[in-house]
Amino acid sequence: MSECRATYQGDDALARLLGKTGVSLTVADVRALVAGVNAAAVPGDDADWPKLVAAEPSPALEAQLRALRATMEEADPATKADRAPRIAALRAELAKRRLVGFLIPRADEHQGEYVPPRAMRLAWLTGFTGSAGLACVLADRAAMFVDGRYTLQVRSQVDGGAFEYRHSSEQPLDAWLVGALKPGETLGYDPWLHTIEEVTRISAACTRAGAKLSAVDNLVDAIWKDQPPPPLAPVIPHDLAFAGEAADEKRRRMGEAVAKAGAAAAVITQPDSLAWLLNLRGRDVSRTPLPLGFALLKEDGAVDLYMDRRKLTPAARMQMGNHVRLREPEELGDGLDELAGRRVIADPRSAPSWVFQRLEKARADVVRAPDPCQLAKACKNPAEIAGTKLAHLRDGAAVTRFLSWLAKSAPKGGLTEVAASDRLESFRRDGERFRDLSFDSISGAGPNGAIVHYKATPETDRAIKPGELYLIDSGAQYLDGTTDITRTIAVGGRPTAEERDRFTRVLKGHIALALARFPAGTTGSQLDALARLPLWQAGLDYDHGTGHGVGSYLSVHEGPQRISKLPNTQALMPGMIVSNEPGYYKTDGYGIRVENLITVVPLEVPGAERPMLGFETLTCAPIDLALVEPSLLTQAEIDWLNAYHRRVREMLTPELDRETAAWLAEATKPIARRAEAAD
Ligand SMILES: [Mn+2]
Repeated sequence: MSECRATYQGDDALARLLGKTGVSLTVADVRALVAGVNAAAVPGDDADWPKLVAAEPSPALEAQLRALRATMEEADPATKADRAPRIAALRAELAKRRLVGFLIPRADEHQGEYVPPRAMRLAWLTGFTGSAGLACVLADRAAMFVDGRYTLQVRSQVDGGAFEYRHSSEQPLDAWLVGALKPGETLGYDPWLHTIEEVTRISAACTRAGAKLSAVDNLVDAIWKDQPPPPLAPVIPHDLAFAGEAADEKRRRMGEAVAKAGAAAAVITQPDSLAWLLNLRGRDVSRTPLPLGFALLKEDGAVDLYMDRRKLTPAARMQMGNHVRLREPEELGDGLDELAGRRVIADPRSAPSWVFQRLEKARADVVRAPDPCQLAKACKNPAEIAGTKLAHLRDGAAVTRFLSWLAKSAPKGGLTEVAASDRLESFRRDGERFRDLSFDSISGAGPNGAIVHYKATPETDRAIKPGELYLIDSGAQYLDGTTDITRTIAVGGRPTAEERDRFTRVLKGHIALALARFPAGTTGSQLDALARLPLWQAGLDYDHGTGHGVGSYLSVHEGPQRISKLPNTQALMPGMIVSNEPGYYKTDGYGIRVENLITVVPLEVPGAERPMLGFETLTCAPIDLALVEPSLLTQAEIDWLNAYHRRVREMLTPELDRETAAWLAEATKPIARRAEAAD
């Protein structure tokens, strides 16, 4: 369909159209709704949002709604210089309320990785746009706390004259507060934006300084005049064919889990738990198909859903049925009060401290534990596994088209990181059931590849030069599955001996994990060393986890399982999807990572004396053989690589054009340990 955009005819014309369609909303209502849509991650061509105004909008009404939306879109064009008045306004607010300072975390009420524009308080105040961080503004000084990923970014985005830069784990907030606060002072925080574990820790630091920590209304909201409203992206049903289990059945099963824990209810504050439980999806934030909201899951499987009703499409309401009671978000406190005297499950690591404070005030018996949906969601059912395999096939075809194109284009020079990841995105957009990327692509050439969470921007965009390594970590959201894949390419095909050695060690670790067999009950932290051992043997390592959980058309990073050095008590269970992504990074030199998604499967091991598990690889795309040093591989590793490539070739060839298929055939040729035996 062509982009034939109408111009907005004005509020009176819209009012007439609304009347003609029999919609009872006023123009002001519609404007508020559209502001919410604009404050979400709803793409311009989204088909669902006009249905929030009228179940079946006429073409004329729909055109006017889309035109109105275009007139209302705007961005925050603030520069570093604009931040000073904002910080001054915050300090005036502090003085008014007799507070010494206020905490501004990056987090929103759901502690999510992606937050809506309304919750981007840290960026609005300081300019910092990273995915984690916190500012503490006191009357006479201020500090920004970011982790190792963002030590460079914070310096480029945040005014060093206004903020001290601190490393969040090496120079943590609590230690800073002990030195910065004076006896008798009060530090304010917004209890919706911090977990109870955080509040306990920060409060202890304040006490050590003789000061106190106090829950207050959000001070940034008080001074942010044009703060966007909460997002209102249309909430749509997640098709049963993809979900594999009806929402009614999930509610019954999870209600039983709540009852079994001896509780009357579980507080659900994580939107991915909510989306999974009710088979709903949304677009309130970018990259993850989430509707933001809260819920109380009762022991009988009934659910109170605290969500703005304006964003529910008729189809979503229909699916929710009679056992999901819709309540306004502001009524959550009442819902918690109704649990007075009862036992209630709430997650100390993700629920807002406000929830705990309210429950304790209501004298509920709070059990500090994850909501039962988190583990249930992590164990994918057969329909979800079948869906993700199809999604990976489409995604693998897109990645292969990209790699084939890259092999031809990059050696000529002139290609940049941003141009390359844009090209990959366009290949993915061609795929059926594509909805969005699953995260911002990491497209890093040469030394940029060594920055683990690098994001190419127009300022950093670098040419992908022949003779360098190029790392591309990317993924997509399809209706039937979420993908995440990293490939490292030797541009021009002539890597150095050191690069081949490092790559092959990373690959050996990847293969060791892919081939692992382990008894049921084994955790990801127990397996983590398998992926590192070949690097350790050469005195090398990498500073990130080996694997994270991945959702089913949900978050690309989900728990509770993970494969990491950090202790983790969650056993790997059949149906869980995790990434397998060892890497190696040479600062100012190059970066290497090989990432496939894998799923936990039961294994039939002859003679096994206990139930055994292993992994099946889901990701389907070639690994650059120019970087493989066969003499470093065992025969079993060679066999794995050849078998993987045979499967990639067989699965993808029918999906590819002839030229790409020919490239893939060459790229996936079997290799042998001794070079002369190849072919
Ligand atoms: Mn990953």
